[in-house]
Amino acid sequence: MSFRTSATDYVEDVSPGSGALPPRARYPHSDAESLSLNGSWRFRLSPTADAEDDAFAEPGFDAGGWAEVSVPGHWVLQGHGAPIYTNHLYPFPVDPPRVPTENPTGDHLRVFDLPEGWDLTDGGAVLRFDGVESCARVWLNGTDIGEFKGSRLPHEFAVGHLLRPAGNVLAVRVHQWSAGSYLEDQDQWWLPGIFRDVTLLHRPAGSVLDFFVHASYDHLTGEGTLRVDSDVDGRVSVAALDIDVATGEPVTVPVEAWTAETPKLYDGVLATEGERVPLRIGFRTVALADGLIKVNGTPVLFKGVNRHEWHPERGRALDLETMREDVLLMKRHNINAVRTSHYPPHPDFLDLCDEYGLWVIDECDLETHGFTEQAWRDNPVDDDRWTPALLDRAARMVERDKNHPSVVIWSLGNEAGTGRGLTEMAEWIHGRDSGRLVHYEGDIDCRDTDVYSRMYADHAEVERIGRGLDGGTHKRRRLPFIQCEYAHAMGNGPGGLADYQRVFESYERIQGGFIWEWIDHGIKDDRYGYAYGGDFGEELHDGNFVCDGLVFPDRRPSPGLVEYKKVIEPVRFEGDGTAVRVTNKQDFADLSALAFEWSYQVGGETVESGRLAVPALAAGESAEVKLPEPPVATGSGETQWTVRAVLAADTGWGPQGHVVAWGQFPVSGRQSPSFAASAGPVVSGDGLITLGPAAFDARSGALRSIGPVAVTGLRLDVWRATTDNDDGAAWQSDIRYGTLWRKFGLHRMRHLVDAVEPTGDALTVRTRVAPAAWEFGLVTVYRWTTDGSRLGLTVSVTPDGDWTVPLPRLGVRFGLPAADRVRWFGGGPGEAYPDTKAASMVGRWQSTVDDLQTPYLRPQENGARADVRWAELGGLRIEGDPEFWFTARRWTSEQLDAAAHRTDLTPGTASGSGSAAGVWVNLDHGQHGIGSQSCGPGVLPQYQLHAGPAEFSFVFAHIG
Ligand code: IPT
Repeated sequence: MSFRTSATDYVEDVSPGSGALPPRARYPHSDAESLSLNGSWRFRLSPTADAEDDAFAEPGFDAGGWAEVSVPGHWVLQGHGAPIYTNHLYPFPVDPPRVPTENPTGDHLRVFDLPEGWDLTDGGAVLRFDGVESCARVWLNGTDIGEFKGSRLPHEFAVGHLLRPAGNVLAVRVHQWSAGSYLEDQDQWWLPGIFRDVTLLHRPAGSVLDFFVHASYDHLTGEGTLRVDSDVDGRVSVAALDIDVATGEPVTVPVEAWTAETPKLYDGVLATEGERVPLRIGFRTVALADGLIKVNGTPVLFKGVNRHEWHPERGRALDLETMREDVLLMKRHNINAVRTSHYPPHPDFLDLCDEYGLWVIDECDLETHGFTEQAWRDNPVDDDRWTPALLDRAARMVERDKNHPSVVIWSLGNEAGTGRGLTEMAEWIHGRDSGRLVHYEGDIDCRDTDVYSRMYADHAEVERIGRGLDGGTHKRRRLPFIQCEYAHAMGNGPGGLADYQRVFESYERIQGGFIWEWIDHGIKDDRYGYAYGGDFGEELHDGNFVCDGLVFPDRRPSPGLVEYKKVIEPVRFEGDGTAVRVTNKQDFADLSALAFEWSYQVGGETVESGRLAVPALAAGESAEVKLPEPPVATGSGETQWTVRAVLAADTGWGPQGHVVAWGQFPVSGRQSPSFAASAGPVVSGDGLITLGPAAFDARSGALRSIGPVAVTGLRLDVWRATTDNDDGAAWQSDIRYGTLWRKFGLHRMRHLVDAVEPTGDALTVRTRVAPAAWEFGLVTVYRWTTDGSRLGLTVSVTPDGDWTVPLPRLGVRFGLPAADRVRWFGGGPGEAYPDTKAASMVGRWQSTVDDLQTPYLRPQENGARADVRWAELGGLRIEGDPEFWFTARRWTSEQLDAAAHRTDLTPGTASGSGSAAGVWVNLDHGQHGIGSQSCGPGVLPQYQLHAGPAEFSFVFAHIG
């Protein structure tokens, strides 16, 4: 007796499918007719693969009572079922190739007419699906035309013989789970549906089938060679180059090369008897030479990101404008490379990469990460039964994308262990396309690959690899190195980017890296603002590990992106106050697209600015450029130069004046704020001590007010709401300070008052700050003075006992009744921490308290401004000696720490007594670095904040 119906056997079949046409090159349009079948489709959801028969596919079926969904789209984001997020665990029993009986299945139905003029007698037609997750069976006009797997890959079916002028019925049954799901265990939401375009293509007699554009560039002669191999003979023309040749025939002419920095494309046409296909040809040659990845004879440095496709409402169903936004944002942030983690993207994205200029590692739709839990037993990539599916995936990627100049490397997939199937994929790809390199990070010995690639290797290891001291197989030792993933951008961070870039730029063998990752996959949600793993009641999930991007879900840049932009800027400025050394750090382009500016600041305020004449240096060159005579400064104070490189004219990706690089050079340094104690404390009868403008509680020594401004709870503070990087990844064996800080009670420090001494010219409050249960603490002395109108505070901290962990922060915090506008002189405009402050520019800045917050999806420490000389808010001006880290928020660090989503944070109110306040301010002498331990190395030693004797001062004044 059988419990499983054979009608759905294909779901658990390891084969790639049946009925589809062989894969071929994709082109966005031609003069052949086409019909988009995107739009509203009828939809019915069933709980199992075989709950419904195939009657719905018959013409005449009445689907009037069905729901509707948008195609492209995911039904779980349109009110049917729910998304599931797991990092690498399969959300079903690992029993390959079997999948659960509970297998959400979506029947999709669409009736369409052919457009006027579509000639059914001329040739045939092809039905193309650009992406369906995870397995589909297709009927046209009641005829079963096949089924397929390979979610982020195209599948085409010949359907000409089935078409009618009107009333065509297209039925698609989509199963959430299939054998293919075992090959698609990427760290992302599981989102079933027809999520990319569905198109009907007329194929007139004699129209184009597959074709391969070979367009190489010889950097020695400056000539390009074009040869278009085509399954259907025809002619190839490129007007701008006077080319008109037969397919298959090579032609060599002088050309401008294509690079990511100079994305020169030539418009051409491939004309066969039945079709004219527009071509966009980029001449470039990719080679492994002298142990390096070279394009057009020059080694390239990848300043890359890993890009998953994401939209906060539409999931992986991206429209062209969203894709363009990604590319524009990348270009504007100096990014030059994308790894399409972990599947081939929507094909239009690659057209944009060709056009705007980005190097692409195109990655196959393959990941079997969950098998790691069983020591990789039964891994499909090491089981011959699955090899046809793997080869099918490789071919569908390579054939679809082979005509893109931006694609320079093919990647076999991600986190799939090792096995014969991967070797076969690599062999097939090498055989099909000798003009590109093959990548796979899991191939640690580089048996099958052309690039040594790793993920999350720490700075020291990358340096060892750069020096060639990492050993490895003989083959690996001769290969270039990239980090296909590094600097995990989860929450606040990643830290240590500048340090990585220094290593990347120091060793030829290191050819750069790709940040993990581009965008937070938060789902827009009424309850939480943005939802992450677990918010849909998943039984297994990995929480906010899916929110680890350089841009927020709405594509607003996070501070991490701003930092990355600075660290990878294409021009370097080094200066001594009289001249600047300008270096063109690009690989190909000269500096002619850029204009240069200087400005001079006194006390952070620009007093004069002008143009800087910089020669159009070739890639790699530097020159020394003299700065003008410093303008006469009005009054004394801190002075500095700021120089900028900006776009000289509008480009396709940025407006004239867009800043691509900058540098700052101090001229005269900062002087300590002048402050001389002139009057002593007065103990009044009402339990208060007054000192200049301030009042204190006589018993506790607590500050009550400065002039009319009430101040709450000013005291030493060492706690910060731990960041994802502080907490670290649970699987990591390294020390994770977020956990240790909690163990040692740094989030619940007690303040013991030893003495309140209103003597001489100071009020001295002696305390010991320590957590319950532990013997270590911080002996803390607050020394308050006044110059008559202002209030001075010097905090002295002496560690006591055995401190084995660094401090999250060290400074004071206090509450104010209210504050809105904030002004400061120091680092800005954005957030910075010790190892994320390359992009922090010294100047005068202003903001509101709300805008100081960085909206990390899981709330955590954020928003500090670095190197602050003075800040003004809530009626107070605060000067620091030395400079301090400034933070202000409408909640406490404890509330921030307790929140799971931004919607958990509610602004404080100053009503009542006790610790209530409207705004909480932290003035920090030190902050612990950020690192990227949420998946990678922790904070480098030089950015750790160790407990040690410290002294720091502030001057507070009431301002009107
Ligand atoms: C690495 C994965 O390749 C990537 O998909 C993502 O999960 C990333 O980690 C973390 O966000 S695998 C890593 C755990 C070694």
